[in-house]
Amino acid sequence: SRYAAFRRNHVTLDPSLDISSELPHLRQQQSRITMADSSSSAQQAESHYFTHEPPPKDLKTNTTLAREFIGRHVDEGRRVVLVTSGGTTVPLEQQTVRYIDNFSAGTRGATSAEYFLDNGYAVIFLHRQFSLLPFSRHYSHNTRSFLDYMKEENGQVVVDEQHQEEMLRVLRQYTEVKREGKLLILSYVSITEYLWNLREVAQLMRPLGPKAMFYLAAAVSDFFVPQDRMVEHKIQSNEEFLQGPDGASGASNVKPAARTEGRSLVIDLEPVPKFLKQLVDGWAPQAMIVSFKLETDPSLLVRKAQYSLDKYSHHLVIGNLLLTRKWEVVFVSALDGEKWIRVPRSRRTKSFSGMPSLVGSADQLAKEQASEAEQS
Ligand code: 9Z3
Repeated sequence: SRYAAFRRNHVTLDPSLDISSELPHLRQQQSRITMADSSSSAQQAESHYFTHEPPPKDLKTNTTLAREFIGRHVDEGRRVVLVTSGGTTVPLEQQTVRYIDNFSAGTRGATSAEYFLDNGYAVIFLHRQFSLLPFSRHYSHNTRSFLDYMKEENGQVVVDEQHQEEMLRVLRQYTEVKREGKLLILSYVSITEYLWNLREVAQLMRPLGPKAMFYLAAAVSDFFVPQDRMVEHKIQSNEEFLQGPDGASGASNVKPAARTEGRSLVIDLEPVPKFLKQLVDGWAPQAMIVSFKLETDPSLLVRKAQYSLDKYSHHLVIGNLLLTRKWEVVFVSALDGEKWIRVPRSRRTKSFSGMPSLVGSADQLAKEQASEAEQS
């Protein structure tokens, strides 16, 4: 019962409730129970991860919002997609000054979210804080300020004539989505925050059955620094200011994963457990699951996508290469094998029309990205 209470507290933690003194004991108990009960190593890895990596502070708020959102759309019989978008950070210090990041601007996720909305889905948009958002992404790319869309007229701020038509179209779509309550925006920063949110939202989506979809475009780190090997304070480069026995700031006798040795910074990361397996088998067994595979070596892309599909037995892997991701993607699925979708680099699309199928959606979004890339 202490274990159950611990789990409950983690999900619905009241920020004012301090259970920190109980945690080590409860964690030990949970590890023991899990070791005895669980048959699969994926489950053990999950359990270990979530007992050792603390939940983000805003998890309770996020789950409350997601529960209400999902409940409403279940009642209305609507499909709900969780779109993940943006990079995940790997903090090196508890009071984080330095971190490792995964590349992603959030274009794929933010663009795709718009197309899902246009096709009747309700969208939970779990994105890296400050990465691109659906709709506002049209005005937040980095070569032009949003102020460049404005001008002053009779002491009022108005949209420039040349942008009126386009902005009115986007504004109408955005207003309609807001009015219908079809878009829920949640954010994360670190890999741990991402995984806690993914797991909680996935479990809340179970009542949707096959009307749930996961579209995992976020660029997820494969390595991380476990909490119990993370120094509290900023890592010092000057040996005169090193803290603790191994450069660690606390009393811990565990060697910090990121530390200075001599004049070098040594970073010794551990693998992030593979959560796709748990998502497919445990958290959302009835849902449709689409994952992305990002590579830089063209000779590896399809093989790695196929490997992921074989290993996790989900529905679709969309492969893309860093340098060509805006113009070509490869769909790898058990049903259709390998299928490339390419758009001419010069094509510009202004319309934001229907997508008859998932293949159509990727085509549309690739066009949109080509257009966006052209503009920037
Ligand atoms: C992707 O491959 C996305 O398409 C991009 C989008 C990150 C390239 P941008 O945001 O770029 O438009 O700039 N995401 C990577 C997905 C990923 O990391 N997958 C992991 C894996 O395959 C976990 S499912 O192991």
